[in-house]
Amino acid sequence: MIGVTTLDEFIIDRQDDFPFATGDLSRLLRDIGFASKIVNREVNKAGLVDISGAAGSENIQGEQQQKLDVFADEVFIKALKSGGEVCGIASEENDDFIAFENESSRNGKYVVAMDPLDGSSNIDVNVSIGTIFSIFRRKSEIGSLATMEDFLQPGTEQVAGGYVLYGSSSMLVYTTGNGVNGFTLDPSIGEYCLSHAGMKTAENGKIYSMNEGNYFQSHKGIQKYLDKCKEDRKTARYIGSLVADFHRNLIKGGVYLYPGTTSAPSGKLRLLYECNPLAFIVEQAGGKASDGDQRIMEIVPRELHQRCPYFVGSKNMVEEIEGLLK
Ligand code: AHM
Ligand code: MG
Repeated sequence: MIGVTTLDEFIIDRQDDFPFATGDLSRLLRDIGFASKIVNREVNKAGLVDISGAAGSENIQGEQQQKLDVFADEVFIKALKSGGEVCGIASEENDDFIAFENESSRNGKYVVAMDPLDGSSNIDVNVSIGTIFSIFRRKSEIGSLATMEDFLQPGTEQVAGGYVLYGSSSMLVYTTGNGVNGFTLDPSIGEYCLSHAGMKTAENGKIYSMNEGNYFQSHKGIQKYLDKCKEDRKTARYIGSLVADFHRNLIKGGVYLYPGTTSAPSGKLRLLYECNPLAFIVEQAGGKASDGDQRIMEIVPRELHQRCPYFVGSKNMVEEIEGLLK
């Protein structure tokens, strides 16, 4: 309207990318965008809540400050339940998936797997954190309750994947398989505005990101790769917030590594709601995501919280790691 495209306008415009679409996916993406603004608001005042708490003011119920990751989980669950497009959600915060029992949700066509607030160890120290989400068409019959089968689908079946980065400015980045687009939240109008259209990542990057405290616990191939990064004077950058590390590398070119270690052979990151959505995005941007041997999106999950080694980012860098792990 005034030279700015908001997320909602963009989603409506793009609905034509899906022939026969009814608009449910568009509404679902808007629900996620809306819920993320509420989370963003709380993230922004996280430090202030502590200050007013320390001053002994206000909270007459004597309520304890809710942990932000639990708060985010509840916000997304509420938003998705009331939206009616989703029949169930699997979240990092809950052992089992939640099947929504209300009638409109049972008729929902989609399920969502998400990490409502990733990088939670960074919340207390004012460092960027994120939300990661993955959307699948359900396998179970419409009208019934969501089943485990709905969630245990390989990443290649995702209809959308994305993340929200709560950083120096907040951004929502997503793909539905037609490229990657990023939106920056303008707090003055409360809207996500298209700021990064058609995002692409470099085939070769300069940055490598890994918790190198795990060096001696890692495969010899990983040690070799890290040594080589140093010989080649590559740039080491590691925030410890997957979304923030991923986002920086996507824009600047680089690779993020969370390999298996001797004590945790499958690494740390979860396939369904951490690895898969970012793999979808990186591939759409021209990059690659692998567990060292297999394309992440082709792994058929066996359980909700399954972990896998993760190498994601610039294509040539991921391939070099795969070569060293053989
Ligand atoms: P979380 O889901 O408990 O927050 O853990 C995931 C986070 C990622 O954001 C980050 O990349 C990784 O854990 C950091 O792990 P480490 O502290 O082992 O480097
Ligand atoms: Mg997480």
